[in-house]
Amino acid sequence: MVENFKVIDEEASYNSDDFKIKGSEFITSASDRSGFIIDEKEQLVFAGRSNAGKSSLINSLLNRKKLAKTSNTPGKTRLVNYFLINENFYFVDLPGYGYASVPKTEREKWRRLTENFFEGNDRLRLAFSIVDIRHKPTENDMMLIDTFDFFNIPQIVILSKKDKLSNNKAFVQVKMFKKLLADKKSIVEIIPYSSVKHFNRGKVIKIIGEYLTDIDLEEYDDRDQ
Ligand SMILES: Nc1nc2c(ncn2[C@@H]2O[C@H](COP(=O)(O)OP(=O)(O)O)[C@@H](O)[C@H]2O)c(=O)[nH]1
Ligand SMILES: [Mg+2]
Repeated sequence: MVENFKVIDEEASYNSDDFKIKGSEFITSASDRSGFIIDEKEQLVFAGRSNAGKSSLINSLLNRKKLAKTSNTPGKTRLVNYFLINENFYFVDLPGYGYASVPKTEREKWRRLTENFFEGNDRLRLAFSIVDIRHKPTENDMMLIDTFDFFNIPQIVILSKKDKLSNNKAFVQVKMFKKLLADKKSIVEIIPYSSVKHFNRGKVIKIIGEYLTDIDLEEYDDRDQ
């Protein structure tokens, strides 16, 4: 039976329940490929339409109030931002895209920047596509999800701002998204999230632990946390 199968080699596996976010710091911003960080550390990437709740999600996961800037002014951030987590791996905050008023040339710039980012990036372990739970995914949301699909990057679709809907309405929306995205092979899970209430934070952190392979096990043996 599949459920009973366990990897015996303790060195090669670890219990991702023990994985914790212990610290985070902003490292740098890049405006084009010349600024991308290329080192040995693993990367997790966050992307979504401006105002989808990307910065809020990052802050919620990291338990930081303002590390990633949140704002009501959409489309202001055009940079790729790197945050170093646990001195061990990066959260990469991709610029927002596809706001209604963004001209075609801007969108083209976004496409080029992100394609440059994905191409040949062998340290990328997992992507988060952030989509507002209240609305049907836009053409741009679908473009993002398809981009990760195209590059075979495992992705979590975060349905953000869950607290803005009743449980019943949220349930209906989750079902709609699951049906609509059923054929996207790169999607690992579709998860409703609230950055205000930290709803599903534990679940997402656990998945992050599962997708990182370079975690130092000793780090998480600390008894003082
Ligand atoms: N109620 C609620 N508001 C949220 C949530 N996430 C983001 N917001 C709000 O949505 C707006 C855009 O969020 P932000 O994180 O800046 O979006 P970004 O442009 O994708 O980085 C801000 O006013 C946030 O306070 C959430 O989970 N619940
Ligand atoms: Mg933001």
